[in-house]
Amino acid sequence: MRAWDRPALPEVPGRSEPPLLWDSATGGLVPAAPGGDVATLYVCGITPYDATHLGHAATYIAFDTLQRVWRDAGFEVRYAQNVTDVDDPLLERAARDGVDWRELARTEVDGYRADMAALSVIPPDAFVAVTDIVGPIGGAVAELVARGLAYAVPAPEASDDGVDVYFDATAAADVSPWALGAESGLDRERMLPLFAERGGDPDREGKRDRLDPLLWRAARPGEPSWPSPVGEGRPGWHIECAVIALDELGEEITVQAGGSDLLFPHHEFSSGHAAALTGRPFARVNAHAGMVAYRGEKMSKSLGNLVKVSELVGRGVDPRAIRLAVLAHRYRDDWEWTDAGLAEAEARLAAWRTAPVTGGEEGELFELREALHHDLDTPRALAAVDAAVARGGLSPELRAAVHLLLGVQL
Ligand code: 5CA
Ligand code: ZN
Repeated sequence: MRAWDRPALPEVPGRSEPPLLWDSATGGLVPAAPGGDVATLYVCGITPYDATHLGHAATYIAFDTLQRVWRDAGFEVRYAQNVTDVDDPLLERAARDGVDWRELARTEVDGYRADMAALSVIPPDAFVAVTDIVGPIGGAVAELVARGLAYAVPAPEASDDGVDVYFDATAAADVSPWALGAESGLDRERMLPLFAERGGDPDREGKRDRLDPLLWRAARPGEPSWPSPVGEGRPGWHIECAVIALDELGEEITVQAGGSDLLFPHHEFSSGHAAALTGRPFARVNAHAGMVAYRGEKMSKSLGNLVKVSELVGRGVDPRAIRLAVLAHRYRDDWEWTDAGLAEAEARLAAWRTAPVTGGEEGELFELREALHHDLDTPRALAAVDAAVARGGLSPELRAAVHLLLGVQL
């Protein structure tokens, strides 16, 4: 699918060090660098049934910062992102509003593109709609069945005697370098409620393990479906991201990322599916952005407590200020969007923009890079720029670094 326009990326003298990133699997800082010259990144994309909110934007800006640091460190970057354009919540919203689900997805993806472009987020090299790769997903599910790593569960309400297909997590753990819980660090007791809350079906009869996730859902009357070697139906959630990442980025990727709400079960099982398919560990680093709240609760389409990027921009808010409001928080922290935070960001943007051009000081660029090198410490990076402004102004090099690394063209 078409992504969106690529923002300009200026050259800056010198280089970043390859960054350290917090890895959810090991619970510590690890070098986020590929074995070779090409760093590969998979960030889970939107389910397009409502407009992009500040929570989505924060997650995409976090990993946009990673990509910017990688480029500054001299890596080539290959970045893939999915669009979950067929899924229960999307179908439910389309039915509620009496619109075609494809049309709803198309409209929301258009809005998302415009929001990401406004925020100067570097587009993915591969922006892949799930509906465009149902064939390869069906093939991957069939392969898992053939290898005894997936099994059919009768689905009486399905059309034409169809069956649902589930991942056999225990069998997969036996034959691949993956184990349930290795990434999230959760035990079964804590997994079960999260699994149920986030799309899983622990009480489905006929499963070998309550935590086995759905790989393929047999067609139900009135639901969209596609032919596949395992029958007419549509993909489960985790297998879509695994297949897109493997297809676009190769068997071992540098970073798998998304918001912390995806750590379990989504990323745990995307990694499991990928490892089961390839026999190799999936991502070197599993990185997760914190949740952005609004009025005391996680900002979410289902709760409806949204601050939409398009509404802010439509109201005349400078997208650079939105970016700075996001970057004022550590990406891994949970935080709350507030008007005061936006006002602070607007004041900061104005101060930076009107700062005199100076010769700069030794070490200024290093300070900015060093902050980002250390788990994308953007608050410290902003403070380094504030300090330069307070000392008298910004050098052309620091201005270029703000543009390249923070995505804010002054
Ligand atoms: N399509 C799936 C991923 S395959 C999905 O989770 N879509 S989403 O539209 O719900 O979320 C898109 C991205 O934004 C995900 O990475 C998710 O973790 C992140 N996200 C959602 N809500 C928030 C929030 N309140 N704060 C921060 N990130 C969020
Ligand atoms: Zn995903």
